[in-house]
Formats: sequence, structure tokens, C-alpha cells
Amino acid sequence: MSAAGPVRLVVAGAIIDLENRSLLLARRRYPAEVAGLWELPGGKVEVGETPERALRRELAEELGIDVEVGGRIGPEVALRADLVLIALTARVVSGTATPTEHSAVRWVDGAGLSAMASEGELVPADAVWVSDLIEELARR
Ligand code: 9L3
Ligand code: MG
Repeated sequence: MSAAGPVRLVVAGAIIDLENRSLLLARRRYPAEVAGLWELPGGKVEVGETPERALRRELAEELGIDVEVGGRIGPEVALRADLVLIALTARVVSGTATPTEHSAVRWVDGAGLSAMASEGELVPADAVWVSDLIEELARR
């Protein structure tokens, strides 16, 4: 698609459990380049949908959880000329994360997240958010 074409937004959830100072990560199954790597779960915002609504829908579909969405965290990331990724903070209101599309989920604390980033276990797009996420996990 040309750079002048419509830009679609992808929204990812920085799902944080402040009580346990941990972040929810999900392991991608596809595409091949990122299969086995961990991401902040989410997906594409549909036409006419707000990013907040899209995130709640994606997390209900992909993980069976109901979340309350907070504010933006970290910079936006250009995935392609026509696809931009943003992260929104969220917290689980009900449900237990059970993957329907991912191969696994896990909760990590700041040290765990840092270690996974160092080992290259995160999808490259999401790796730019690590410092912001660690700061958020340490917030009092
Ligand atoms: N993506 C990258 N990081 C993320 C998410 C949720 C998505 N944290 C990329 C992967 C795909 C595109 O955005 O190329 C659309 O995501 P999905 O609908 O396949 O989850
Ligand atoms: Mg998705």
C-alpha cells in the first residue's frame, strides 16, 4: 500500500497487575518471523471502533478476560507504512487469561521482563516499550 493510503491502528494491552507488580505476556503462534516470541496481546482496530473498545474486544476474544483500559504507554511503533502499533495500559476486571490464539501466557515482573528482552524473547515491535513498562511496574 502507498504511504498516502489509510493507516490502520493495532492496539496492544500493557496488562498490569499492580498488586503483584507484573505484566501479562502472550506467546505468538504466527507469523513465522515472530512465532514463539512474546507480545503484549491485542490486535487491529476495526473501522468505527475506538482503540479502547478494540483492546477490550481483542482481549475478550484472545484471552477470555474483561479489562479496564487506562492510558497510552510508550511510543507508537510503525509496523509498516500502513500499520501503526500503540500500547494502552489495562487491568483485568474479570476472568483468568486463557489463550485461544496464543500458545501460552505468563505474568512477569520487571526483572523477568528485562531478562526476556535481553534474551530476544519479545517480538521486536514490543521491545521498544520495555523501559516504559519497567517504570510502570515500579510505580508507587
Ligand atoms: N503486533 C505486534 N505487537 C503486538 C501486537 C498485538 C501485534 N503486541 C503486530 C503483529 C501483526 C499485527 O500487529 O503484524 C496485527 O496483530 P494481530 O492482529 O495479528 O494480533
Ligand atoms: Mg492479536
